Amino acid sequence: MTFLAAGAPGAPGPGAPALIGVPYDATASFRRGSRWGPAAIRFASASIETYSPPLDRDLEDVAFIDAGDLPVEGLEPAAMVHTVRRSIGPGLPFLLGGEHTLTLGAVQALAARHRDLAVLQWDAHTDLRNEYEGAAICHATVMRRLLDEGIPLVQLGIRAGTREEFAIARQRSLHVSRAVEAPPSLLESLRERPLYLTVDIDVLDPSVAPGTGNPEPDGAAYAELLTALRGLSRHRIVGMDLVEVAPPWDPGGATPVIAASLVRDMLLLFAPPGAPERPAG
Ligand SMILES: [Mn+2]
Repeated sequence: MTFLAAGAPGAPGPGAPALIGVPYDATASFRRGSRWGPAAIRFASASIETYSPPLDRDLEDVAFIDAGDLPVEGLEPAAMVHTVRRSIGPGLPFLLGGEHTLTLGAVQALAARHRDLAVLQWDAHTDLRNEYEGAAICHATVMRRLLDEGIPLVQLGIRAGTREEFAIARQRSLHVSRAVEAPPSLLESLRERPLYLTVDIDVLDPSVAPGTGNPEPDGAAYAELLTALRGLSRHRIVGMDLVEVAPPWDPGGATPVIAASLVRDMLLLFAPPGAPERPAG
């Protein structure tokens, strides 16, 4: 199956989890290409099984829709963020990037709806600069903007950033670690809280997912990330994204397949329970 086919007539209604593509990479500082992420993930989704053996769940038993891509080409970053913010409907949003900046719009929309929203970030990078090359809204500052809006932040898999960014992370994030798994006590403290999950594909090791703008050595294995996500399967997830998939930098084409597997597994873990409304016949 492809994710896009999930949006066919007869698929679940507007309250279902929604995949939303954000083909945008205008502020990429090193290597562009994540604008082709959503399309590549959809294409790769045709090649993966809908069943996950470790989770023992099947995507064919999960109700979700693919809402297509947002019209963000040519927009300034602030306008892109605004477009993302307005796109967040009643169903669980699952944004596909695209550069990490898009997270700001999704979290702003959900924070207005859910008091006490907290964000869990899996990423090689802190993304805590105050500005980068003169820009306040870009992929290198996105988590700083969330902190500035008073959003509690948990940073996992972090292994790159400036000395100042790490100092800010230690002062202002709820938690920052090189490990991809949050400590059990922290997970317990987040149990009742609405949570937004943002996964930068570069949290994985470049040998696993080389197709990204700013690869960093010594990243996580897929199984480690999946274990970390499984630790949240009983939490209250109200939104999520997978960002920074940049297909042109992976001629072998593995990265979009890995990303599609991750989209499947996150849907299996976090989509609300309930049988899909399958069309008759
Ligand atoms: Mn990153």
